[in-house]
Amino acid sequence: MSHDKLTNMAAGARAAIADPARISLVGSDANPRFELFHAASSLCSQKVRTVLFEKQLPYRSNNMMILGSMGPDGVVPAEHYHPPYVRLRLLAGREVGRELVSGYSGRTSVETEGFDPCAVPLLVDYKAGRVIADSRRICCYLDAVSRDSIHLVPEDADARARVMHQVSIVDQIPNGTLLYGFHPDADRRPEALKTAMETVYDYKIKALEAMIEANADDAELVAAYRAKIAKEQGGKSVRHDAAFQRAARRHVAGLLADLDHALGSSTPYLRGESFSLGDVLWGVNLVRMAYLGLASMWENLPNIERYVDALAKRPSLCKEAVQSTVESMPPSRYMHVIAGCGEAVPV
Ligand SMILES: N[C@@H](CCC(=O)N[C@@H](CS)C(=O)NCC(=O)O)C(=O)O
Repeated sequence: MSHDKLTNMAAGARAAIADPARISLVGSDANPRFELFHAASSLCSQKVRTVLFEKQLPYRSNNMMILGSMGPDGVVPAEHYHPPYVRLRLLAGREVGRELVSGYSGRTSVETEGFDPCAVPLLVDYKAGRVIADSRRICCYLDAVSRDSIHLVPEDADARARVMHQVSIVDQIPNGTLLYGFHPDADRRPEALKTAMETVYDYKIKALEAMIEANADDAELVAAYRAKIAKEQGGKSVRHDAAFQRAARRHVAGLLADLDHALGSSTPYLRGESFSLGDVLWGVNLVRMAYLGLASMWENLPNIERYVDALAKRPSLCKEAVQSTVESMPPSRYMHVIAGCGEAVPV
């Protein structure tokens, strides 16, 4: 796509951001090659920002509000629901080659769920004239286009297969269920988060219905919003489903046992001394789980305890996962389990 068209489309998406202070440049390049649409609190965005940090790539940062709220005139839609952003995302979706999302499983992987047209993160590469969607694809893309610093995905075929195996595992963790779901036995999420999660689906669906009404003559947009409504309605129907919530935790417990085994007892990262994309993804996900009060799931898995300590000391994860979480989400009394990451973590 031409540079001008891409610039115009990105400017349209940026225009939905209510507070200009949430649009900034990261790094010293006044005209960076990359532009990222993301959210401070979003797990998938944290993964991409960690990769950008590791590779020291400058970018224009658009920190979007991805939760709607109730205003005096009704629901205020999330910023990533606005048509210009959704159009930019649909452009990226063509490359992904998957159907639109049509339901809810609690996972957010495009591989298993289909393409969510109303989600972050989204990367614009002005040099290549491309828009890239999906955190896993964006992370691999960034690693491939910039090979002169750290390599997060190894060249060697066997090592690469092992890293990508871990990447797939983390990509398919039911993070939606862990964040939005009400666990019947041990729901340790901060109270403010639980309260927000009671109304979140209704606000999302109302906002999306309003978007359909306002864009009824644009069939592509309408299909995108309908797909998103199907996903959110699915989430709403299982958020208090005890069996569904317990099954998700059991599944994650199995993945953690496997991770503990894969780590072994002597090396800091999954590939020994070499930090990889597997560590980026696990790092962000383990910080999220700690935030949600789920670190107890690895209290008898010493290799993971050690791993979490090593990951939290990594400046990229400290800033983009730990500090970002503390600064953008309601306070959690479980974050102290993440030690070694400066002042930002209240003990
Ligand atoms: N497979 C996608 C999933 C994207 C996704 O689910 N993003 C979440 C944040 S981690 C989001 O946009 N949530 C807000 C919403 O769904 O409205 C990716 O990894 O980028």
